[in-house]
Amino acid sequence: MRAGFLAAMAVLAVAWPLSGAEKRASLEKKPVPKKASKTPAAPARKAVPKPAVKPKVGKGTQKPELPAKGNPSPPLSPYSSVNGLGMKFVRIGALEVCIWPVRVRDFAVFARASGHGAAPRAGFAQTADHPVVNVTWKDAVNFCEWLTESERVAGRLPAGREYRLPTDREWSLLVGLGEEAGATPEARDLSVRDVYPWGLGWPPPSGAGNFAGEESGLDAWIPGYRDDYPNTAPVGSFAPNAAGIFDIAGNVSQWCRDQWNQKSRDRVLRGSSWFNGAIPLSLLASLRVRASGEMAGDSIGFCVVIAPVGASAPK
Ligand SMILES: [Ca+2]
Repeated sequence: MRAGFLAAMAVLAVAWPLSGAEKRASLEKKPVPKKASKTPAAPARKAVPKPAVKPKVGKGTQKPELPAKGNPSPPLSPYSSVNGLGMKFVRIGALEVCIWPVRVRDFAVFARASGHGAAPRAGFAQTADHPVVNVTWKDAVNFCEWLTESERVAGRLPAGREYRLPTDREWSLLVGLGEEAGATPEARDLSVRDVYPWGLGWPPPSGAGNFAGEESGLDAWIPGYRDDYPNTAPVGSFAPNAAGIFDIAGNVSQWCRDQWNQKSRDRVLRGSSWFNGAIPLSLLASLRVRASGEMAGDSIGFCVVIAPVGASAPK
């Protein structure tokens, strides 16, 4: 069993720097291609938690629209704070954690105001409430730095706190893993077996999140699972986890702040996406993906936290 996991890890580590299509081919192997359906149906809202891991690389064009029918506004309350972009946060230890990934609408404001250039677009249709994709690690960091400055100027963020990406350890806490052994993301990769964002057991329960289900139109998918979103879904379309976080896994993979290890400058992706799930390994809560910070893809986004300046982990 251990050997199997190690072999799978090796596949991931080697395959990741490849293009999305290549990586996908090496990771999610399964037969019978399907035709992609273009129009996401209304969200399958069930009473279940969360998903987890792996991206798809590539850029494309798309035109953002307004919220799709049935796009739910998460009923969570109260929030610890709501910022100038309407991003909602819950307090977890010393952190305030945005309850969903950064949206197309959030990143568009940053792109316009900061001179970042054209906002990234997916190779499929997205509404303004979908998670932004095709963002590099540096794009995500730039967003956080800009948001820190603009919120301070507006008087909504004290000097001692900042927006930033979650660390790898913080992300583990958010997904419910708790403390993991290992000094680096590389060492912690797959350190906890058989635990998924929804708990134990395979396959994901109905409504667990936006994965590669039977609706995906991909070459490989999760047999018997359907979430009605072939690509990204509006944030908050599925139930939050116990920490009150939506889409921490599934929908889009998320950049973390860390380097892969002390030597490599590669970064870390956590959480699965609409592109993953054909093999159970790709949804494990402890799975990390090593990725160049220059990489961007249709299944890669990010979430943000508000933390004490200089802090690297929740107290
Ligand atoms: Ca899906």
